[in-house]
Amino acid sequence: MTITAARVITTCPGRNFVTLKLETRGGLTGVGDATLNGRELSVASYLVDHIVPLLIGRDAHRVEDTWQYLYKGAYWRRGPVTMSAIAAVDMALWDLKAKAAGLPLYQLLGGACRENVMVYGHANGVTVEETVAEAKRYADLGYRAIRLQSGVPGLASTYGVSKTFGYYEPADAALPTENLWSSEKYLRSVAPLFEAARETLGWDVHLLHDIHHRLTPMEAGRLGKDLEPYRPFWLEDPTPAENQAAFRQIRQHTTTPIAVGEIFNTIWDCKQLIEEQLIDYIRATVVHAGGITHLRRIAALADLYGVRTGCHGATDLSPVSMAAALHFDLSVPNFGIQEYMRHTAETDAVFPHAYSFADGALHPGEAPGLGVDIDEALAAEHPYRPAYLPVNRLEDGSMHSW
Ligand code: GCO
Ligand code: MG
Repeated sequence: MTITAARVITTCPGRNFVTLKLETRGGLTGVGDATLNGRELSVASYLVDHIVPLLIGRDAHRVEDTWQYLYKGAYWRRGPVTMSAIAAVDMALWDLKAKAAGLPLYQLLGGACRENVMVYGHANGVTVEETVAEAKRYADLGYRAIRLQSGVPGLASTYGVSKTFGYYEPADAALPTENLWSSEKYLRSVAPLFEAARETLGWDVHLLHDIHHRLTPMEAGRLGKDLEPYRPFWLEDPTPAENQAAFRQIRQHTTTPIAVGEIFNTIWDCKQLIEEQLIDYIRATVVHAGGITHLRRIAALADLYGVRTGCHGATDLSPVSMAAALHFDLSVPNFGIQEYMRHTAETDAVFPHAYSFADGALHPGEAPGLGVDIDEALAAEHPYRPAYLPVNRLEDGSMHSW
């Protein structure tokens, strides 16, 4: 199964996506996602200028060897650009291998470990009332797990808040939007949100929350403790995780489960957190953490320590990543939950896919391979548009983590 051509397709059906498409001598094609939100063209260039020339003529069946070749062979290791590019190749190769076998990819990964993949949706609102009303709409759609993000009284805007039901797109401007942040105001606002949500939704639905790397370990420990009565499924990204040892402090102060990892790129970013059991869920994702091959390695390490998976699944991960994540989720023993922000109809049209939602869960479908493709003619109708994620400042003007 020799690779004869490799194309990098950058398209913006409502938001930007970078997709790698491989062609083989036998006529099979495979796709991989290479989207890095706000830095898309750097990965496109890495692929076009530095990886595509290495792929032509290679045997597409050699998935592990190609991963090792691109990782060790670059000399420069890790980082989001490199690992997203490697991930795209890895996804496309698994897609090809499964198509060649005539099987949905999860069958090659050991087969299904469960019937379907529990997902969580995003309930966002400017006020507690709006957020709880949105959460109720998700519950009515059958969701068994819902993330709650609400505006903070006294702050004009904050992470995760949108006015459109079921849709939140953070990369919202041609130059970065500036948000203002106050941990003090935020910390006062979260427990009342959870209290109101439990009153309306009861106790049979899982409730999640994302802190987006904004607190100190002590602040995070206190918030985790404040939320314990409402039994959150997890608190996500409490502090910036470059310093993995900081999570020891959080652990000493709360029993609320902790999830981390959407911006991790390799197993080395998770190693200490997993080995010291400082987290409960690892959120590394197929596109930014080196593809299916590397994500399985991370999951295998996590399994040894009772840490479950909770893959990132925001809209900046294309339907190709979502499909790859679902095959992984269905087949990995220590699956926990999968994030699911629905893509727009415009995006879904460019990426026809076999996965489907029912009863609060997704299933990757039975199509051979990943079960997703890119309509290149339609993609060409949506040219790339620069779009940045926002930045965050404290009220005195200091830069803060967004
Ligand atoms: C999440 C994430 C996203 C990120 C986005 C950045 O938990 O879904 O925090 O919303 O902000 O993926 O590109
Ligand atoms: Mg997050």
